[in-house]
Amino acid sequence: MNDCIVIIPTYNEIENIESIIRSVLSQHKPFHILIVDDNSPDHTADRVRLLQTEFGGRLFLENREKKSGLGTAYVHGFKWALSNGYDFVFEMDADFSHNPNDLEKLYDACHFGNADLAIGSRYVTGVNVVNWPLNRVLMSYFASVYVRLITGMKIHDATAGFICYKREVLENIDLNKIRFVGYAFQIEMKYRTFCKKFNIVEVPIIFTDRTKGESKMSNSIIVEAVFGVISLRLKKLVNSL
Ligand SMILES: Nc1nc2c(ncn2[C@@H]2O[C@H](COP(=O)(O)OP(=O)(O)OP(=O)(O)O)[C@@H](O)[C@H]2O)c(=O)[nH]1
Ligand SMILES: [Mg+2]
Repeated sequence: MNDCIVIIPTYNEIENIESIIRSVLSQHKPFHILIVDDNSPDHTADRVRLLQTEFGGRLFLENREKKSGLGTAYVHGFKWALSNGYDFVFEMDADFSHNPNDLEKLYDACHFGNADLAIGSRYVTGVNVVNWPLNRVLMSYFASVYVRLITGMKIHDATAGFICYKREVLENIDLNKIRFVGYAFQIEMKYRTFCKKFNIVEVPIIFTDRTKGESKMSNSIIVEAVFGVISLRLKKLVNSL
Protein backbone atom coordinates (compact mmCIF):
# COMPACT_ATOMS: atom_id res chain seq x y z
CA MET A 1 0.00 0.00 0.00
CA ASN A 2 1.39 3.38 -0.99
CA ASP A 3 0.72 6.45 1.12
CA CYS A 4 0.22 9.07 -1.64
CA ILE A 5 -2.68 9.47 -4.06
CA VAL A 6 -2.84 12.17 -6.72
CA ILE A 7 -6.43 13.02 -7.63
CA ILE A 8 -6.85 14.38 -11.15
CA PRO A 9 -10.36 15.46 -12.21
CA THR A 10 -10.86 15.30 -15.96
CA TYR A 11 -13.31 16.57 -18.49
CA ASN A 12 -12.27 16.22 -22.14
CA GLU A 13 -8.57 15.80 -21.50
CA ILE A 14 -7.86 13.19 -24.17
CA GLU A 15 -4.87 15.21 -25.41
CA ASN A 16 -3.25 15.34 -21.97
CA ILE A 17 -4.39 12.27 -20.08
CA GLU A 18 -1.80 9.72 -21.17
CA SER A 19 1.20 12.00 -20.81
CA ILE A 20 0.11 13.35 -17.42
CA ILE A 21 -0.42 9.81 -16.09
CA ARG A 22 2.96 8.64 -17.42
CA SER A 23 4.66 11.68 -16.00
CA VAL A 24 3.20 11.24 -12.48
CA LEU A 25 3.86 7.51 -12.45
CA SER A 26 7.46 7.95 -13.54
CA GLN A 27 8.34 10.15 -10.57
CA HIS A 28 10.92 8.88 -8.12
CA LYS A 29 8.25 8.53 -5.43
CA PRO A 30 5.73 5.82 -6.33
CA PHE A 31 2.56 7.93 -6.39
CA HIS A 32 -0.83 6.42 -7.08
CA ILE A 33 -3.37 8.26 -9.25
CA LEU A 34 -7.14 8.54 -9.07
CA ILE A 35 -8.79 10.00 -12.17
CA VAL A 36 -12.30 11.35 -11.57
CA ASP A 37 -13.85 11.65 -15.01
CA ASP A 38 -17.30 13.06 -15.78
CA ASN A 39 -18.12 10.86 -18.75
CA SER A 40 -16.01 13.02 -21.07
CA PRO A 41 -17.43 12.93 -24.60
CA ASP A 42 -13.87 12.63 -25.96
CA HIS A 43 -13.53 9.25 -24.15
CA THR A 44 -10.80 10.29 -21.74
CA ALA A 45 -11.92 7.43 -19.46
CA ASP A 46 -11.36 4.79 -22.13
CA ARG A 47 -7.74 5.88 -22.40
CA VAL A 48 -7.40 5.59 -18.63
CA ARG A 49 -8.84 2.05 -18.73
CA LEU A 50 -6.31 1.12 -21.37
CA LEU A 51 -3.47 2.45 -19.24
CA GLN A 52 -4.78 0.53 -16.22
CA THR A 53 -3.67 -2.67 -17.94
CA GLU A 54 -0.12 -1.29 -17.87
CA PHE A 55 -0.23 0.38 -14.44
CA GLY A 56 -2.51 -2.01 -12.55
CA GLY A 57 -2.63 -1.27 -8.81
CA ARG A 58 -1.35 2.31 -9.20
CA LEU A 59 -3.95 3.89 -11.48
CA PHE A 60 -7.60 4.13 -10.46
CA LEU A 61 -10.65 5.54 -12.19
CA GLU A 62 -13.92 6.86 -10.84
CA ASN A 63 -16.56 7.60 -13.43
CA ARG A 64 -19.40 10.00 -12.91
CA GLU A 65 -22.41 10.20 -15.16
CA LYS A 66 -22.28 13.82 -16.19
CA LYS A 67 -20.19 16.98 -15.88
CA SER A 68 -20.76 18.16 -12.32
CA GLY A 69 -17.87 20.54 -11.68
CA LEU A 70 -14.39 20.34 -10.27
CA GLY A 71 -15.43 20.75 -6.62
CA THR A 72 -17.74 17.77 -6.46
CA ALA A 73 -15.21 15.71 -8.44
CA TYR A 74 -12.62 16.39 -5.75
CA VAL A 75 -15.03 15.69 -2.90
CA HIS A 76 -15.79 12.36 -4.54
CA GLY A 77 -12.04 11.74 -4.85
CA PHE A 78 -11.33 12.75 -1.23
CA LYS A 79 -13.89 10.28 0.11
CA TRP A 80 -12.46 7.55 -2.10
CA ALA A 81 -8.91 8.35 -0.94
CA LEU A 82 -9.88 8.30 2.75
CA SER A 83 -11.74 5.04 2.49
CA ASN A 84 -8.77 3.51 0.66
CA GLY A 85 -6.37 4.47 3.45
CA TYR A 86 -4.09 7.07 1.85
CA ASP A 87 -2.19 9.41 4.18
CA PHE A 88 -1.34 12.16 1.68
CA VAL A 89 -3.93 13.31 -0.83
CA PHE A 90 -3.01 15.57 -3.75
CA GLU A 91 -5.02 17.81 -6.06
CA MET A 92 -3.62 18.32 -9.53
CA ASP A 93 -4.93 19.44 -12.96
CA ALA A 94 -4.60 17.22 -16.01
CA ASP A 95 -3.36 19.98 -18.30
CA PHE A 96 0.30 20.27 -17.19
CA SER A 97 -0.28 23.67 -15.59
CA HIS A 98 1.05 21.86 -12.52
CA ASN A 99 4.41 20.21 -13.05
CA PRO A 100 4.44 16.60 -11.77
CA ASN A 101 8.09 17.15 -10.79
CA ASP A 102 6.81 19.45 -8.03
CA LEU A 103 4.62 16.79 -6.37
CA GLU A 104 7.46 15.64 -4.16
CA LYS A 105 8.09 19.19 -2.90
CA LEU A 106 4.50 19.34 -1.67
CA TYR A 107 4.85 15.90 -0.08
CA ASP A 108 8.07 16.94 1.66
CA ALA A 109 6.38 20.04 3.12
CA CYS A 110 3.71 17.80 4.70
CA HIS A 111 5.80 14.76 5.59
CA PHE A 112 9.11 16.29 6.69
CA GLY A 113 8.00 19.87 7.23
CA ASN A 114 5.23 21.13 9.48
CA ALA A 115 2.51 21.58 6.83
CA ASP A 116 -0.89 19.97 7.20
CA LEU A 117 -1.84 21.42 3.84
CA ALA A 118 0.83 22.40 1.29
CA ILE A 119 -0.07 24.74 -1.57
CA GLY A 120 1.87 24.85 -4.83
CA SER A 121 1.86 28.63 -4.91
CA ARG A 122 2.34 30.96 -7.86
CA TYR A 123 2.65 34.19 -5.91
CA VAL A 124 4.91 33.47 -2.95
CA THR A 125 8.05 34.63 -4.76
CA GLY A 126 6.70 37.27 -7.16
CA VAL A 127 4.47 36.05 -9.99
CA ASN A 128 5.49 32.62 -11.31
CA VAL A 129 3.02 32.20 -14.14
CA VAL A 130 4.06 31.31 -17.68
CA ASN A 131 1.97 32.09 -20.78
CA TRP A 132 -1.21 33.32 -19.13
CA PRO A 133 -2.67 36.49 -20.67
CA LEU A 134 -2.11 39.52 -18.45
CA ASN A 135 -5.82 39.86 -17.61
CA ARG A 136 -5.88 36.33 -16.22
CA VAL A 137 -2.76 36.84 -14.14
CA LEU A 138 -4.18 40.06 -12.73
CA MET A 139 -7.54 38.47 -11.99
CA SER A 140 -5.96 35.52 -10.23
CA TYR A 141 -3.51 37.70 -8.28
CA PHE A 142 -6.14 40.16 -7.11
CA ALA A 143 -8.53 37.33 -6.29
CA SER A 144 -5.99 36.27 -3.68
CA VAL A 145 -5.69 39.82 -2.35
CA TYR A 146 -9.51 39.95 -2.07
CA VAL A 147 -9.61 36.59 -0.26
CA ARG A 148 -6.88 37.73 2.16
CA LEU A 149 -8.78 40.90 2.97
CA ILE A 150 -12.12 39.23 3.58
CA THR A 151 -11.06 36.02 5.29
CA GLY A 152 -7.87 37.09 7.07
CA MET A 153 -6.01 34.03 5.73
CA LYS A 154 -2.42 34.98 5.01
CA ILE A 155 -2.18 33.08 1.75
CA HIS A 156 -0.66 34.46 -1.45
CA ASP A 157 -2.39 32.01 -3.81
CA ALA A 158 -5.91 31.35 -2.56
CA THR A 159 -7.30 29.86 -5.78
CA ALA A 160 -4.39 27.43 -6.29
CA GLY A 161 -5.40 23.91 -7.23
CA PHE A 162 -2.06 22.15 -6.74
CA ILE A 163 -2.30 20.87 -3.18
CA CYS A 164 -1.18 18.17 -0.76
CA TYR A 165 -3.44 17.42 2.21
CA LYS A 166 -2.55 15.28 5.18
CA ARG A 167 -5.40 12.84 5.70
CA GLU A 168 -6.21 14.38 9.13
CA VAL A 169 -7.25 17.59 7.37
CA LEU A 170 -9.75 15.83 5.12
CA GLU A 171 -10.99 13.73 8.05
CA ASN A 172 -11.70 16.88 10.05
CA ILE A 173 -13.55 18.78 7.35
CA ASP A 174 -17.19 17.91 6.80
CA LEU A 175 -16.90 17.05 3.11
CA ASN A 176 -20.68 16.85 2.76
CA LYS A 177 -20.85 20.57 3.52
CA ILE A 178 -18.59 21.64 0.64
CA ARG A 179 -20.79 23.67 -1.68
CA PHE A 180 -18.68 25.30 -4.34
CA VAL A 181 -17.55 23.92 -7.65
CA GLY A 182 -14.97 26.22 -9.29
CA TYR A 183 -12.28 28.54 -7.91
CA ALA A 184 -14.53 29.09 -4.90
CA PHE A 185 -14.06 25.41 -4.08
CA GLN A 186 -10.31 25.93 -3.81
CA ILE A 187 -10.83 28.92 -1.54
CA GLU A 188 -13.43 27.06 0.54
CA MET A 189 -11.11 24.10 1.19
CA LYS A 190 -8.31 26.40 2.33
CA TYR A 191 -10.64 28.43 4.51
CA ARG A 192 -12.15 25.40 6.20
CA THR A 193 -8.62 24.09 6.80
CA PHE A 194 -7.58 27.48 8.23
CA CYS A 195 -10.67 27.64 10.49
CA LYS A 196 -9.77 24.21 11.92
CA LYS A 197 -6.35 25.68 12.85
CA PHE A 198 -4.33 23.39 10.61
CA ASN A 199 -0.99 24.66 9.37
CA ILE A 200 -0.99 25.87 5.75
CA VAL A 201 2.36 26.26 3.96
CA GLU A 202 2.98 27.72 0.51
CA VAL A 203 5.63 26.08 -1.64
CA PRO A 204 6.75 28.15 -4.66
CA ILE A 205 6.02 26.56 -8.03
CA ILE A 206 5.95 27.74 -11.63
CA PHE A 207 2.49 27.51 -13.20
CA THR A 208 2.26 27.15 -16.98
CA ASP A 209 -0.85 27.70 -19.10
CA ARG A 210 -2.28 24.62 -20.78
CA THR A 211 -0.99 24.05 -24.32
CA LYS A 212 -3.45 21.25 -25.22
CA GLY A 213 -7.18 20.85 -24.72
CA GLU A 214 -9.75 23.44 -23.79
CA SER A 215 -10.23 25.55 -20.70
CA LYS A 216 -13.36 24.99 -18.61
CA MET A 217 -13.17 28.47 -17.09
CA SER A 218 -16.46 30.37 -17.23
CA ASN A 219 -18.02 33.58 -15.97
CA SER A 220 -20.22 31.65 -13.56
CA ILE A 221 -17.05 30.29 -11.90
CA ILE A 222 -15.84 33.86 -11.33
CA VAL A 223 -19.20 35.05 -9.98
CA GLU A 224 -19.34 32.04 -7.65
CA ALA A 225 -15.90 32.94 -6.28
CA VAL A 226 -16.67 36.63 -5.70
CA PHE A 227 -19.87 35.97 -3.74
CA GLY A 228 -18.66 32.67 -2.33
CA VAL A 229 -15.87 34.30 -0.33
CA ILE A 230 -18.29 36.73 1.32
CA SER A 231 -20.72 33.93 2.06
CA LEU A 232 -17.97 31.80 3.66
CA ARG A 233 -16.91 34.71 5.87
CA LEU A 234 -20.50 35.42 6.96
CA LYS A 235 -21.08 31.76 7.74
CA LYS A 236 -17.96 31.71 9.88
CA LEU A 237 -19.15 34.84 11.72
CA VAL A 238 -22.45 33.19 12.63
CA ASN A 239 -20.68 29.93 13.42
CA SER A 240 -22.37 27.86 10.76
CA LEU A 241 -19.39 27.02 8.54
N1 LIG B 1 -14.37 15.69 -13.48
C1 LIG B 1 -14.38 16.99 -13.82
N2 LIG B 1 -13.20 17.60 -14.10
C2 LIG B 1 -13.23 18.91 -14.45
C3 LIG B 1 -14.43 19.65 -14.55
N3 LIG B 1 -14.12 20.93 -14.91
C4 LIG B 1 -12.77 20.98 -15.03
N4 LIG B 1 -12.23 19.75 -14.77
C5 LIG B 1 -10.82 19.37 -14.75
O1 LIG B 1 -10.21 20.16 -13.75
C6 LIG B 1 -8.89 20.56 -14.12
C7 LIG B 1 -8.81 22.10 -14.15
O2 LIG B 1 -9.67 22.60 -15.16
P1 LIG B 1 -9.19 23.69 -16.24
O3 LIG B 1 -10.14 23.75 -17.36
O4 LIG B 1 -7.76 23.42 -16.59
O5 LIG B 1 -9.36 24.97 -15.41
P2 LIG B 1 -8.33 26.10 -15.23
O6 LIG B 1 -7.00 25.50 -14.90
O7 LIG B 1 -8.93 27.04 -14.26
O8 LIG B 1 -8.35 26.81 -16.65
P3 LIG B 1 -7.34 26.64 -17.89
O9 LIG B 1 -6.06 26.15 -17.38
O10 LIG B 1 -7.31 27.98 -18.48
O11 LIG B 1 -7.93 25.64 -18.80
C8 LIG B 1 -8.63 19.90 -15.47
O12 LIG B 1 -7.97 18.69 -15.28
C9 LIG B 1 -10.04 19.69 -16.02
O13 LIG B 1 -10.13 18.64 -16.94
C10 LIG B 1 -15.67 18.96 -14.27
O14 LIG B 1 -16.78 19.51 -14.32
N5 LIG B 1 -15.58 17.65 -13.91
MG1 LIG C 1 -5.95 24.40 -16.23
